Amino acid sequence: MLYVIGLGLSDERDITVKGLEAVRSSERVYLESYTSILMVDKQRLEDFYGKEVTIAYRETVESCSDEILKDADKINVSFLVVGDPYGATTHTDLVIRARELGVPVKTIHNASIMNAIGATGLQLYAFGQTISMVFFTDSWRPDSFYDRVKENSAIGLHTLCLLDIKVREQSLENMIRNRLIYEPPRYMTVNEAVEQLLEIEEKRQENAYTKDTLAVGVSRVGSDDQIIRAGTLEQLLTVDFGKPLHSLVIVGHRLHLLEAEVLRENAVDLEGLNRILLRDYNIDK
Ligand SMILES: *[C@@H]1O[C@H](CO)[C@@H](O)[C@H](O)[C@H]1NC(C)=O
Ligand SMILES: CC(=O)N[C@H]1CO[C@H](CO)[C@@H](O)[C@@H]1O
Repeated sequence: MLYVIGLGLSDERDITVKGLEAVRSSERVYLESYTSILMVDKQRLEDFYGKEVTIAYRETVESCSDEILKDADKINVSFLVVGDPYGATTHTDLVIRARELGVPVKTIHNASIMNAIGATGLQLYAFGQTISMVFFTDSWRPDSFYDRVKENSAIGLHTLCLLDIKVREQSLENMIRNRLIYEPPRYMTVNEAVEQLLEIEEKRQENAYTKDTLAVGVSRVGSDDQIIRAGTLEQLLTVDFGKPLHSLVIVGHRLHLLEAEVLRENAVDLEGLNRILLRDYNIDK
């Protein structure tokens, strides 16, 4: 059996009881390390699970799926995913390959940012399409996310923005020379995401949002030191959200009374927030 197991959001103890049983029954345990990071290191996972854990980098999963799946028709293999297995789409490859090899697959879910973002007080049913923000480079500043935000905003829905994570990235030079030397990991901050959002609004000028649009920045959701702050995009430019991982929600223009209430609780500047709520938002009771 191949178990694809969600680890939850925060530390080694967020795994479900079912997930833990599967890990303990597995001969080999892999931890995917490319779509997200857990806030603890591998050693703590190994101590807690009582199993050796192999980190599976993007190359491993894509090029060595047969190695991961070796003998999995006879033994149990666990593939651990931070958050929920289907929070990101990348694992589908492994699951399809398992089916081709006749290896049964079982998924064990856990929380991911896609539902934990409810901690902002914004209702999950009132979210539209989720977008991913990638780090801009000098020559690559993709703005396709802008249309998604615009569509969501046209019908008053919130937009969850997942922020870029760069682990095991090679510099162009190292890639050309085929040297397996990696740059230090980079995690996009709320501030960087807002800068990029405002740059694209400036360029497109279609009012998908403005510097006065309300947004909620979050970091380390699910951990004891999570931060949730609501304010205008401009205000969030300067809030320090601390260590990774960060995410951002652009607040839609239709708000329920209770959603507005939680925004107030997390306001960077309560007076300013109230002014903008009154001026730009429709609040339903
Ligand atoms: C695989 O896991 C299941 C459920 O935990 C267990 O019942 C089964 O004995 C395990 N198989 C092996 C070969 O360890
Ligand atoms: C992050 C998260 O919500 N993890 C959950 C995973 O499942 C266990 C229950 O088995 C919860 O206790 C965790 O909170």
